Amino acid sequence: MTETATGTSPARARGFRSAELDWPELHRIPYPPRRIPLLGDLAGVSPRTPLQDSMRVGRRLGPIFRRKAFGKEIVFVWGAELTADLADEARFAKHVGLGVANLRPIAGDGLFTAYNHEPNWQLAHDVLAPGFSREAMAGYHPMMLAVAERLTEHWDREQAAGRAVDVPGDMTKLTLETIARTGFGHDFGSFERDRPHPFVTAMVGTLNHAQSLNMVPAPLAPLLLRRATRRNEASMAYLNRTVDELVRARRAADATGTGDLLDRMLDTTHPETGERLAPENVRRQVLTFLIAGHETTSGALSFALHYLSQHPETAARARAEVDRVWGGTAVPGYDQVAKLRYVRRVLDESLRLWPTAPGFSREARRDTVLGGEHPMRKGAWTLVLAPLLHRDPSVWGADADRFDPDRFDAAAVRARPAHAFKPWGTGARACIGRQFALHEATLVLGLLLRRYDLRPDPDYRLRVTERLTVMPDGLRLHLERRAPGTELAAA
Ligand code: MNH
Repeated sequence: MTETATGTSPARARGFRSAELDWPELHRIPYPPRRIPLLGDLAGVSPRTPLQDSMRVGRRLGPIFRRKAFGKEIVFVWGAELTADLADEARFAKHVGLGVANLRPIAGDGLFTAYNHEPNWQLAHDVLAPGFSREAMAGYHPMMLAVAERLTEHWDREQAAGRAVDVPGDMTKLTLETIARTGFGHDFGSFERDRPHPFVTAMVGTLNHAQSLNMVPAPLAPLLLRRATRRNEASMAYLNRTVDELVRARRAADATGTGDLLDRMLDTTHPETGERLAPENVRRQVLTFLIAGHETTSGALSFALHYLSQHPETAARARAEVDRVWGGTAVPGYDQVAKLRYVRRVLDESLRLWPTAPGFSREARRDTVLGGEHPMRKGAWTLVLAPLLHRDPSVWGADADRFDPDRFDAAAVRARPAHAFKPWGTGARACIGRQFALHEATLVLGLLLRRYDLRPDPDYRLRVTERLTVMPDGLRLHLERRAPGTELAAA
């Protein structure tokens, strides 16, 4: 299933019309000096870090700027005022472009990659949204706890053996097992493996490939990326086989399931139209949720653990809250998670500095003027750079690069303009899994803070790897078990 099979050219589907046509006043949008004819703005471009390159360029050029490579010109926005304007759903909508569009061959019209006009978006949204209600979340809570316990068992062993833990690797195991178990009743056995599950390897390969497709001229992609394309096809085939097996097993079990996401995908009819998801669409949704449901949460937990290890005073405050709120309860109940207000601020502040889905695109629904200054034709689009939006000095101050969870205390949040913090995207197409991710991540941070002291490697400097999502690279932490008794009945 490629774009061409559905009658849209890949270039068009990726949203590359000429920026000059789409933005009639394009000349007013700054671009980097030393633009090279035909090639574009290649100075300082590294294929592995397109996001961090754009952040560097954007800091110099201001709240709206453009970059060009191989004839494709992209307009970027990071100013808080312009972003607030782009959040106007009457004039703008999600644009499926760049990295998101590159995932269409694998995720098709699944919830994340669906075009706004595809009827399967509304159908799947309405059928699956109740899977994220408060009631549904309370049902996932015991399963999230069970998976977290596999993590702490593993970390206890590493700690006892005097080994540092692989934070991104273990957070990925945790979040993959959590979404697989809560959403699909499936167990990948990640914690019983030394190496990542092949599902993760295939997924990372596919995300990387989708990113690298942005870095070469579209017509040359088949030639330049021939080996990568073949590898990617093998990865996609593996991902599809995994999903088909999972669906087959559930159908064979023929059980009246627990009402998890997979049950909803297979059995639930639309409340008004009575429609049901088609089998090919179920495959897309399962894959979408397995990927979207763990990769970004894993990164968010990893960044939070990094910042906690670098800021012992913040960790101490968060730990004191956990001890106070959870007190003597060995196993925190569902309602006790949202009460960790300070832990939640730590998470928000980590997502501010490194929103793990670092951008989202918006397109004009009709001819309009962005920010009262930049005319856009219907269909013109721009990419919001969330990590720079989250550091806009006009909102976040001159010290915006500094980690400070108190930026998220209630009064500070109220005092800020709307739409200055957008780690979940915006509008109708914003993240459906937000409460799921927040519950899981807050719970796990609470459990880890209560059990361990975190010691960074003194030489570690944060390096961020990019594969559409962002993740701290090579982050290892040393653990110390807290004195028995501080953790009460947990033993
Ligand atoms: Mn999630 C959409 C960020 C966790 C499932 N998610 C989005 C978007 C952002 C995002 C940003 C909007 C993208 C766009 O506009 O193109 N999501 C996150 C982050 C985390 C996260 C930062 C964790 C931290 N997401 C999750 C989890 C799930 C999930 C957990 C599922 C269990 N997200 C989705 C789906 C969509 C989405 C599905 C697409 C929703 C739609 O378009 O209707």
